[in-house]
Amino acid sequence: MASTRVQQESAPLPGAARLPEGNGSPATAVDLRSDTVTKPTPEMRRAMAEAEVGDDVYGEDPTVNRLEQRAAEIFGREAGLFVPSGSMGNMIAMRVHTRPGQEIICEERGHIYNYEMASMSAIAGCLARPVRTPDGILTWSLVKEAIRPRAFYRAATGLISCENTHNMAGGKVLPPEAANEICDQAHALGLPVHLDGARVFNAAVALGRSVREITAQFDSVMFCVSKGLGAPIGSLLVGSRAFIDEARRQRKTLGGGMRQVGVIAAAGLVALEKSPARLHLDHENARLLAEGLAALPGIRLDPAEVVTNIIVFDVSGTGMTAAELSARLKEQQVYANGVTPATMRMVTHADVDRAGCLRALEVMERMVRRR
Ligand code: TLP
Repeated sequence: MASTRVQQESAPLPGAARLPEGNGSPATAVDLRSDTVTKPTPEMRRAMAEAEVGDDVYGEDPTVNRLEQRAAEIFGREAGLFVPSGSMGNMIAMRVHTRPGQEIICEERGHIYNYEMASMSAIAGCLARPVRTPDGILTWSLVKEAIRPRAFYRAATGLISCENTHNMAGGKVLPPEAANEICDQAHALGLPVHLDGARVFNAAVALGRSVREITAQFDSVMFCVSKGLGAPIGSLLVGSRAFIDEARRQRKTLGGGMRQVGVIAAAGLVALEKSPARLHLDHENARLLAEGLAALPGIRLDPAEVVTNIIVFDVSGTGMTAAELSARLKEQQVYANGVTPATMRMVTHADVDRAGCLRALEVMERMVRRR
């Protein structure tokens, strides 16, 4: 049984920090720690250099305004809001939808619960009500058991938060039917539903549907341009005009009001327009990696379950902990982090190609066969 204790992530890697400008990387380094590690493309850098800017706290940055409008259009919503990070986007959504003292239902391995510095309690004043699922997929039948009956002696449920794709469940896609049922049933009870859609474009590509279709029923959606879409910084919230107006106030409260931030939003616009069309390559590379890994002794995963760009696999049969394996891989300039002592994560992205994945597999094979 894999332990659920989350292992400390490896410290920043000095070798990895010396990658050259643009998208290039030294011939041998393969960084599979996250899709957050991508460098801006030359097109993004050009757009950043040439961006028209203004003071965004006054709503006067034309590039930010364009990015927010495009995000709202793409998701079929009234408005959008540019925020510095996915964590801040989720934090703002929690603050807008809930009151302190309420509960937020989420999946047990969810990012909002495990990797956001307890902002749910520290910043939103809410208690997590995590739901255990076999595969990371929240369903209404599981969620409804976690909803608190209205009673003067129980904290009320304030929000349900879903994640698509589900990061620590290996990039799993939340089926649109499951999402719609959660939203419809929650709405019937007067409960809002937020989507942590950090990688919702990956989900859309895997499903062959638009992000608009697969997120239509959620009250708010956060998505990141800084993950698979390859921008250096930033995330967006989309929702109704009323939600975004309040989110803008909350962003300022949290210190997230930025000024001539069009220099960053410009890269986000390039990412939003151009990158979804190439995400299928990351998915193909992840599947290639998964198939190679599954064939190695001591490694356990089902490659058929890898449908986007994240692979979480069990290494306990190798006789090494994930941290030990990670340290050995690092010596060969293959970077991947442990999730728990028994499990490891690899993430494909724009700055690793098929050859890089094959090299990672070759190094991995040497590591596990050496013992
Ligand atoms: N995820 C990071 C780490 O924090 C684990 C990564 O490398 O995958 N929602 C989801 C589903 C995420 O995966 C992340 C980042 C966030 C929110 C937060 O985004 P940022 O890092 O921009 O605050």
